[in-house]
Amino acid sequence: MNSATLTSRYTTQAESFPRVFKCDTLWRHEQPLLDYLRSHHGQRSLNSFGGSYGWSVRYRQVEDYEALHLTTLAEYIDAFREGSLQLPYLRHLSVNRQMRDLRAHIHHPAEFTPNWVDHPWLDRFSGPEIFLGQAGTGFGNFHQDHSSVHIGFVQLEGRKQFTLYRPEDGQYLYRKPGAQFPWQMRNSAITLERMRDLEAYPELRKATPITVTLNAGQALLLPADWWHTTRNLTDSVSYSIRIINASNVGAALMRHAEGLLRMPGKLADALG
Ligand SMILES: O=C(O)CCC(=O)C(=O)O
Repeated sequence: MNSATLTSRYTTQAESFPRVFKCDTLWRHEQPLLDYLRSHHGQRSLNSFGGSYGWSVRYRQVEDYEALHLTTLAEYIDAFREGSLQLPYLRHLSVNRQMRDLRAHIHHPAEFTPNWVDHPWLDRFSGPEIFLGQAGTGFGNFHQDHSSVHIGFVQLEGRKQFTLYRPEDGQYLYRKPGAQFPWQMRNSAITLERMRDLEAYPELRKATPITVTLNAGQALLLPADWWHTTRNLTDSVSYSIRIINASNVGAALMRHAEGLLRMPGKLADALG
């Protein structure tokens, strides 16, 4: 499946199939995004970033950055630009939590609208984020985003490859529950490497992966509940936001209600 096919076949927000389209005007500022980040937020420590969806620098990654003598975002960006070090994928830089000034310069394409949750107070749902990744880095395990949100991805620099499975293929993906409310079965044990190990994961034979490559100046609208993971084919700078509107609000509320119903069991587990 190539991006040309995706572009021509689907045209509405309520669509159920991924769509790739041109988008080269998301970031509107005289400085490229990376330069802006360096000049406006460069002095912040890397482990202070992170929002509703994840921590930019997590767990073992803290040690990875320490070993590289990288503490601030400016240090990371300089090393990223120079290509002198092998850097971990810097994921989930939260726009709403730590860099709200970016919002004035971000203009979403019409395909990402209406988005009823694109407000800093609703970051739990929309969580716009920046990702910086060297060639060869990738997201890791396949997953669905929480609460049946659609996801809008925009590639600002470089190329990123997405590998996708349809929602109904989830039954073959060795799912496990997410750790955060609403604790959906939205994580998979499968990674791009494990995909090839059909002896260990025989059910995968029944699922059909779809590959989509985003080039700089392109966007991907990924409908709710599609399984996905990524690999950066070149050094890559990208943006993503989650979307809720009339097409998925019912499902999003339902997913939250299911989470609430599971709350007593979770509390009992936590109390031992
Ligand atoms: O941009 C990426 O590398 C993947 C991001 C992603 O899968 C997510 O935020 O759900």
